[in-house]
Amino acid sequence: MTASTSSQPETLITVAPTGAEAEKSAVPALPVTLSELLVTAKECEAAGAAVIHVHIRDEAARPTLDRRRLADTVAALREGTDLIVQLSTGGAVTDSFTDRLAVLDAGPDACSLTCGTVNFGDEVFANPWPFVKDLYQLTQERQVVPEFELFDLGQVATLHRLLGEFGPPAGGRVHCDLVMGVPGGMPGDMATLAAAVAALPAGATWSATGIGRTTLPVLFGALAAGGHLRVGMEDTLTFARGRPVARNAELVERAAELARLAQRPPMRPDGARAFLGVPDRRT
Ligand code: KMH
Ligand code: ZN
Repeated sequence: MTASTSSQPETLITVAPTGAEAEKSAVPALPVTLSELLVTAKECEAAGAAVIHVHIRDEAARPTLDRRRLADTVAALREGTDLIVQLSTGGAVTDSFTDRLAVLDAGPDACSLTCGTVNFGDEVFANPWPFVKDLYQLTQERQVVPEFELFDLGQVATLHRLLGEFGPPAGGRVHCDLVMGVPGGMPGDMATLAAAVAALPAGATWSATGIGRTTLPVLFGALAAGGHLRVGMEDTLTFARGRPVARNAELVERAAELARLAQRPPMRPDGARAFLGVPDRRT
């Protein structure tokens, strides 16, 4: 079997509510405090999300990888929701490799793991091989389930190398997220989606997210091709032409509705834990 073009019966929906790029002053609806994040997480869980991809902000709403704040965030999300807590190890383009590795000290269920360097608008999102392999081995040691973030096809080759040299991930499932439409990464079109899916390791599962105006085409394409979905204000700030996103939950509601229409209703968090092999750290 090559990577999953065969449909899964349910759709795993991940919400990425905040990101590291948008500014609170320009986007008041962006959840940046812990209480805003918790409210968002609860609404998104009720709307059909099973995983939350988390970036945090400091008291001035700037992106941070502060260890105490990360640990408090994991604890609060675990206490207040059943969502799988996936911390970003990508952080902001300015974060050091040391701080990005230390994200795992917060004890998340899961983490993102980007498989290579990519131009990121006017910036560079740096993920050289030595960092990628150190982070991967740390996820194996700590049993934190990685989600392989793939911004271009070269990164798929790096994923094959990673698995070939270091073996399967914590949890046992190779689950990827195709991040499409970043200026500098792969475009969010159907030909590229099909090529990326065809290149994935045999048996891998995948979700996709389209940045900005690629959001809807990538969402429809992923559902049609049997993939899973990531949505949220990290990836798009516009709900429809000329209409800003009011709440992350409306993006999840739309994704869940389309998943139901596709006869692949949203996977609930416990189902997602079993699907991804996420150990239950809730007490
Ligand atoms: N903020 C981007 C530079 C991730 O979360 O792992 C990287 C990013 C990927 O968002
Ligand atoms: Zn992210």
